[in-house]
Amino acid sequence: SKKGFIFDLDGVIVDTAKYHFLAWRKLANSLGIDFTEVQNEQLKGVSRVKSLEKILNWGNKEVSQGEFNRLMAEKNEDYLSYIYKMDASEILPDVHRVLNLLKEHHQGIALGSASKNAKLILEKVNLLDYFEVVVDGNSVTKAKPDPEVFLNAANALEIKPDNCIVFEDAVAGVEAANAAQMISIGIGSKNVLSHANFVFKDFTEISNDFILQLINQ
Ligand code: B16
Ligand code: MG
Repeated sequence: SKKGFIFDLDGVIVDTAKYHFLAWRKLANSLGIDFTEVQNEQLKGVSRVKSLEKILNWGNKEVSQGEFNRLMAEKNEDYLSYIYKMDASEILPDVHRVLNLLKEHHQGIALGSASKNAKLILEKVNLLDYFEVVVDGNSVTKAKPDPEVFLNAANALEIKPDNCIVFEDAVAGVEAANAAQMISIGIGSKNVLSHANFVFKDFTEISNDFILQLINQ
């Protein structure tokens, strides 16, 4: 039967977290705030606004609304300088295989990301054509763990939430998928993503048989 397969972007399809890290670190350091890889972990799946709020909090800094917006724009401009250089070689291992399998079996394929740059990134890595639906940070009002992003994707695919499967690398994303009554598949560590229905290190661990079982159940 036709199921809806909803993919998160950063950490699932590509590793843009490393570019977020470079851009946030540059911004934080320019404000005299330290920024480490450990802190970057806490920004995964988190919106741009929430990310800057956290960084300013870590540095005990308060800024005006105007300055806040200027800082977000500055970070994004720097982030985009990395995104413009991306190509298909940055697609994570076996993502193509799974997308091709889903296409062959005429499944619904959607993106469910917090990023406002999601469409640009999919274009840069040449994957946009696979996606029937893209729900991203431009259309969503409530961030993960709220299920809105995934419910909107299911709605646009015209597939009931309980017939949808979500691939997520962030704890908040797994919680959002669970709250949407969808099957949650964690991409990453079993310890971190303990609330997911299934967890795989990456797509190389997900067999075609496993995907076919999801389609046929
Ligand atoms: P942008 P995802 C998320 O992507 C990132 O994990 C998170 O670090 C970032 O702050 C957020 O997108 C917003 O991104 O600044 O491009 O709008 O994992 O939801 O695909
Ligand atoms: Mg993610």
